[in-house]
Amino acid sequence: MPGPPPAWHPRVDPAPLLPDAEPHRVLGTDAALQLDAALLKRLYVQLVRGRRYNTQATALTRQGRLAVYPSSTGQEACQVAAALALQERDWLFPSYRDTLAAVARGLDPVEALTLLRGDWHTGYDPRACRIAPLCTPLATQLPHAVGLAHAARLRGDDVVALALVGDGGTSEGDFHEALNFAAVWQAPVVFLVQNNGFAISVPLAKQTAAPSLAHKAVGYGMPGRLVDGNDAPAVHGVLTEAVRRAREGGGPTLVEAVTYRVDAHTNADDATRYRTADEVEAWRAHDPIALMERELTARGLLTDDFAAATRDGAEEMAADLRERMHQDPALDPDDLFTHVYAERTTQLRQQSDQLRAELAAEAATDEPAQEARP
Ligand SMILES: Cc1ncc(C[n+]2csc(CCOP(=O)(O)OP(=O)(O)O)c2C)c(N)n1
Ligand SMILES: [Mg+2]
Repeated sequence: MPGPPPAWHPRVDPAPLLPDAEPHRVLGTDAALQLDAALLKRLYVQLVRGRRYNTQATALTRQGRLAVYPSSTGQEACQVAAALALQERDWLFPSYRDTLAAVARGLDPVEALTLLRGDWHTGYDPRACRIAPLCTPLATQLPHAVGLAHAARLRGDDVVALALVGDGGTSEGDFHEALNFAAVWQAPVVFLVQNNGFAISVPLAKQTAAPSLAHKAVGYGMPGRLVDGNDAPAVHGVLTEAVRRAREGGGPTLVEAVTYRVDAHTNADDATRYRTADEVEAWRAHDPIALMERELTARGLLTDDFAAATRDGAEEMAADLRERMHQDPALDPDDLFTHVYAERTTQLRQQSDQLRAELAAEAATDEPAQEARP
C-alpha cells in the first residue's frame, strides 16, 4: 500500500547539524601550533584586561558605586572571542553578564556600566557602536538580533548579528522563537550560549534533559557546535567560522560554549548555598587565562616585557574606571521621563510635573537649613 503523501517537504541536511560529542578544543592540541602568534597575544591581552575589569567592577559594588554587577570571571574567553569574531559593521546583542564583550568590542568601560549603575538609560548609543542594550529580561535579545539580521539581509546590508545568552535563557520562549525564525529565514545570525553551569542557583541538570544545549539546534534546522568555553582560540575559531557562514548566506548557527561562572551570580548572591568549593576549585584549574599562559609560554611568547605591559595596561584601565566611576554624574531627574515615548503621554507629563514640584518644595525647605550651617 502506498504511504500517505508528504504533508511537508523535509529539507535534506546539506551538512551534519549535530554537534560533536566532545567540546572542540585547540589549546594543548596539535592545532594550537597553527595558531597565529599575533592572534594569541591579542586574545591574551583582552583576557587579562577582562579579568581586571571584572574584579574592579565587583569592587565598585562594594563601594556603593554600582548597584549590581554580574561578573563574568571564568567566562572571559567567551566574552573576548565574541567581540573579536565580529567585524565593525556587525552587531552584538549582549545580556546583563556580557559587559566585557561590549568593552572588548571597544565600548567605553564606564558607558558599559551605566545601566548597572542605575543612573541613565543604556549609557551608550547602540547604533553608534553596534551593540544593543545589555538585556536583563532573559533571551529577549535573541528575537531582536534575528529581526535586525533579517532586516539587514532584506536591505542588502552586509551585517551579521551575534547574540549571547545563558544556559538558563535557553528555556525561554524567546529562545525558541528566535531560533525558529532565524532558521526559517536563514538569517545571518549566530547564537552563543554561554553554558556556565547555573541559572542563579539552578544547575543545568534541572534546566534541560537535552544531551547538550548545542543539540537544540537540530530541531530548528541549523548546525549546533559545542566548544570549550575556556579555550579562547577555540571559541574564537568556532565563532569566526559561524560568522563567515552567516555572512555568506549559509544561515544561523547555535554555538554552546561550556564554561563556568566562578563568581556568584551577582554581588547580591551567595553561591556557597548551592555549590561546593571543590567544584569551583576544579574549574579554577581550567582557567581561561592559565590555559593561554601555558600555550604562550610553550611558544616562547610570554616574555617578561609582554607580561608586564599586559598587566600594566589592565591596571591603567582599572584605575581610569575607578576614578571615573567615583565621580558623581550630573543627573537631571526629569530624564526619568525622557526617551520613554516619542511624545510624552498625559500620565508621564503629570508625573514629571509632580516630581518637579516635589523637588522644588524640597529645595525650598533645604535652603534655610543649609544657610544656617557654619
Ligand atoms: C524573563 C526573565 N525571567 C527571570 C529573570 C530572573 N533571572 C535573572 S538572571 C536569571 C538566571 C539566568 O541564568 P542564565 O541564562 O544561565 O544566565 P547567567 O546568569 O548564568 O549568565 C534569572 C532567572 C529574568 N531576568 N528574566
Ligand atoms: Mg548560566
